[in-house]
Amino acid sequence: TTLSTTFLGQTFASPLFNASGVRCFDKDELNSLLASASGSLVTKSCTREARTGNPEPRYVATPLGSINSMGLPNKGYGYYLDYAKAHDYSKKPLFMSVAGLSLDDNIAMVAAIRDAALPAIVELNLSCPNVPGKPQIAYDFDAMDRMLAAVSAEYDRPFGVKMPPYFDIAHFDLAAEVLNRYPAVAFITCINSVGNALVIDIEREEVVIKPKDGFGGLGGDYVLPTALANVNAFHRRCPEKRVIGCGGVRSGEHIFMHLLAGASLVQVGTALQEEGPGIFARLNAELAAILERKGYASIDEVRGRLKTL
Ligand code: RRO
Repeated sequence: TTLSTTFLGQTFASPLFNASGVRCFDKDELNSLLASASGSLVTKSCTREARTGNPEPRYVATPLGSINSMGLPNKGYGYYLDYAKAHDYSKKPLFMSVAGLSLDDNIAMVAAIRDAALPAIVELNLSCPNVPGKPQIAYDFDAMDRMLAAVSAEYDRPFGVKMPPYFDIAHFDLAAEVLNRYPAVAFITCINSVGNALVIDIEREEVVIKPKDGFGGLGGDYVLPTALANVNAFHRRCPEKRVIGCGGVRSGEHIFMHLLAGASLVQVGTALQEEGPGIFARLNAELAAILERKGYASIDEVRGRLKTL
């Protein structure tokens, strides 16, 4: 059995890597991912200028997952571009997550990444739920269309999009129709956190994070079925594109579910934050055991094999 796969022409020893935002803020964290058993790594979503983000506490784990309102703290795109320039691509592929606060900012960042001519793969974040006054772009289909038209025109290479969860079939249809207008959109990462949820501490009779009166994005067990639905919805609707699964993964079984739903690669968020980069060795072993028990020689045989009734 092999966990190895190819994606956008690059070889991945494992389908697993971090969800952007988790343990990827600076060189030290990125190097820990590099040293782990992950198949690749993605940098923290970046903006043109560095940001400190929202006030703390801004991430809290609960028995069923996590809530965050980080507010896009990052070192500015130049820092991650420098990391990408120094990266040894023979070790593992590297993704760069880009989350400009405006269309012009995204254009400036992807132009600089294009000019660097690296094997780094861009994941354009259309779904940050936590910057006050900045709605999630992918919940506004016209804004998403304008963004993809502009980025596709500027960036002359395949790239991916990080999507928010949708909860209505009409929205799956509309979002997929927009994405399918852009052949340069080679992959779709589903899902970002389930935005603007509220976790309450009943002893303190209080919210648990400070920004936005306690509202923040959910990850972890709360979101697995929503993530699987979004992976499968886009896998069905976008046959020319690949899907990266993200949401609720803390075991080999959860990875296998994402693969069945149609994922080509799988990201780990909350569970990585809680367990640390050692989680990748455990998850690789758990996934390999499932494949062997079921008689699959590779993860490529599993992708999209989900049966309906
Ligand atoms: O930094 C954040 O608050 C954040 C971002 Br950019 C995102 O895309 N998803 C998320 O859960 N948090």
